Amino acid sequence: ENTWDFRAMETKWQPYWEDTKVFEPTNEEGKETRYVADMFPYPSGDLHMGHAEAFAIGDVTARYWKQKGYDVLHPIGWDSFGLPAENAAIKNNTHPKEWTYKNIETQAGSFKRYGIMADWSRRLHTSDPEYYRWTQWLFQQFYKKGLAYRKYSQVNWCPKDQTVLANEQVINGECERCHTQVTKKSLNQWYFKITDYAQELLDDMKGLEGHWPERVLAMQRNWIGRSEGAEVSFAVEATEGKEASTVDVFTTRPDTLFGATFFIVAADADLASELVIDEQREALENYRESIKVLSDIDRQASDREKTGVFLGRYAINPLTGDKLPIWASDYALADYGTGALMAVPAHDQRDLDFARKFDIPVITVVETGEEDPAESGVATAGDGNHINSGPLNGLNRSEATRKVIELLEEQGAGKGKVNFRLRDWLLSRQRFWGCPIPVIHCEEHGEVLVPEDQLPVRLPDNLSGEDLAPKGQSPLAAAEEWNTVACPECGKPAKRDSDTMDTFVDSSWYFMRYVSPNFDAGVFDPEQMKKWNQVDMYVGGVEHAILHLLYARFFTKVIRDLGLIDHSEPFKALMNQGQVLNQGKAMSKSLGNGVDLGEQLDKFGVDAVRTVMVFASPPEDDVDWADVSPAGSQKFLARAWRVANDVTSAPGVVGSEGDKDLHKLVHRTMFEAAKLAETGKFNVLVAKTMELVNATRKTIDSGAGAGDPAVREAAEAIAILLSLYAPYTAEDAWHLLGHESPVLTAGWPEVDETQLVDDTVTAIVQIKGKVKDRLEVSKDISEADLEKLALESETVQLSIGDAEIRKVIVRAPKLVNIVI
Ligand code: ANZ
Repeated sequence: ENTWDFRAMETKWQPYWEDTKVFEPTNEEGKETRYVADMFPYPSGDLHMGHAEAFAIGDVTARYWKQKGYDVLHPIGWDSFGLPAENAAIKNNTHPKEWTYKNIETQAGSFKRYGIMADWSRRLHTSDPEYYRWTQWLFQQFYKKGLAYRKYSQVNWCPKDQTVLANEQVINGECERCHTQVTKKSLNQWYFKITDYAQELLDDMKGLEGHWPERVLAMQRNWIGRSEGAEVSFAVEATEGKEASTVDVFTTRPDTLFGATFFIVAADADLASELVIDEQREALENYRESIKVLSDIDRQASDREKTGVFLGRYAINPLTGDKLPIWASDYALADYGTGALMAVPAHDQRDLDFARKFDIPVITVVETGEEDPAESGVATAGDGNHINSGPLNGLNRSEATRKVIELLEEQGAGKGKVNFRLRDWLLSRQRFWGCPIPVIHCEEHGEVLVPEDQLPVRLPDNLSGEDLAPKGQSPLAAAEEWNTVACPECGKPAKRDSDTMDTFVDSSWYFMRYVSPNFDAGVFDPEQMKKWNQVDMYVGGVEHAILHLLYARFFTKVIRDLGLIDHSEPFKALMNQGQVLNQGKAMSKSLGNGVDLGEQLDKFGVDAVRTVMVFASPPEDDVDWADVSPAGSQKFLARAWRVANDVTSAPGVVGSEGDKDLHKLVHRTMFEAAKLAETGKFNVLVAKTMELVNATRKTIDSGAGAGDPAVREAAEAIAILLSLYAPYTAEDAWHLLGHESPVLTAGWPEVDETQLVDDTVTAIVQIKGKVKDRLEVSKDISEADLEKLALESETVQLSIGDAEIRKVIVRAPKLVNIVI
């Protein structure tokens, strides 16, 4: 046995890790804990290159902390509800669980082979009734707190998948899955009231700064979208057949109120149909029909030609008494602010484009020093003195804002207001393969929660294939036998809610379930939760910067408010790994540049693939598979392994201190590697291992041999370093060195601080300009110490003899000149 044989090692050590349970926490009393989690996979087919990268990276931290002596929880599970399983079931005439659990088994096998330090005893699947029972329980707690509610609303509707889509599932007006043009439909939908937590979600990001990537925080801030401004009430004049009313608007520029020349209502808002006069109703209906296919993003795009319909009514400016014509347009969104806006064409580009198209006056109210918007067609947004603004004249923006809010408040016509872009979370899905919503609808009692002791509401097992095909109502609504139940209040026939939950609900709390996935007396075991607490390091793709991470933060805050946990944030630190590309592009079927992970593992072995993933670039950067060399990694691993193999067969050297330089390098390497692991510079950590392997080989070959004590020390350090990213080679090397327990129990070697002081330099000692001796001294030696050392030197003393020392010139640390 004297070659690095990855196949033999993989066969040998995988069962060993299972038998020794070395990947599980040890639960030793008093041991400090660390919790590392990877964003769990969706079971579509086998693992791919992206998984291979993300999990290799997450494992470095988990394994490092384990070596540092922490008790480490690093669990694994599957996000196993979702549409692809349902589509596969329709196609293959099966139940979605067949596709799902078959794929999970395949992936689990691959993960085990991949050697992830995962606690398999805590494995969970969100589609297991034991899991979704608690998803349903949480939903009910949210409901009781008023944080889950239903409302009718326009939703994005995919006519092909026959399902509601969240805004983010609409890409350029098309369904993200099937690319069908999306339309709108009004449905009674379940929402979570995430907006109640908007301010806190924003505020708590301060504590994440420095621990989460800044761009993720920026994206979340932007998504929450806090705006400060005012709400202003406009009276709407009565006309024939229409009574007077008031309409509120949200504005970030109340200071521009005197420049408002018209009024816009979102065309699809109920408000538009309430206000419109009879003569204009048909025009409005036609207009609404024409904008149905547009996404919110299209509607607000600044370069689109403005369109709209005059509603035949006028709003009264509360400060000037001016009559502003009310129009319906698509550039106002129904669900932002109040769904209406005061239009100030001089200082808002969309308003200006609209005014120019429909010949509405433009009044400049802020002198910014730029060209007059009425002439240039370019709205001005800068600060300056207010003009044409009565009591605001001469004030700058902040003064005018304060003043106008004061005036509005005096009149009862407005007040300062903070608005958020964040919308409540639409969680209803008209699909089968998701967590059923545990509510019963009774004609008499309305929404009634399914009694807790009847949870989980299970998905029916007897639906398959065609039963699941979308037919305008969800498969569960069509399953009469399943959805007809007795009302828990009165016992009369009632209906189960036939929606299932957005799968983002399942993934908003799985990291909490991981602490005790088999606990059946509650959502998690409070003792285990106290022990593991927040996730110390969460690893996953930046594509989850907004939705998943925001939802998980929201759930954590609600669960805290339910009194179940003490912390407010789920993930102390976040690491986003880059993508694996091929030839500079994301791998895709259409480009034909896909790389099959299984083939790479067969050809190069797990360790070489993992090493490449970690070594290719800093974790957050992309890896281009066309630029990396798994064969090069194989060579390195074989070389590293050979060090241990040489040590095993070498007779120990007796009475030698060993190679001092190598000894020093071992300590320096372990010191630096710890820092690199802690700061996420894993690629440099691999490079340090390579340097240490090379130096060790040099010592062995230089004659000292593999029996040198420093070589053994280096070989052990190499095995420990490898255990962070090349688990099989590390385990094999560790056992070759004579150890009988897993390398992950080795512990990080204690670093000898004295080995870290800077290198020595050679100081020259001269007498009358002639070199008499060379001294190895510390770089930082003082002049006095250097002089003393020089005068103590035997050769120097011999040269001086009886002569009198007239002068000693010292230039630390390099030179001593003695004049006699
Ligand atoms: C008058 C005004 C003058 C405005 C001006 C802007 C500039 P943010 O910053 O995103 O919160 N608005 C209000 N409700 C809207 C809706 N439902 N759909 C589309 N736009 C809406 O944007 C707030 C600004 O967007 C508001 O301030 C309003 O236009 C517009 F020189 O009011 B502003």
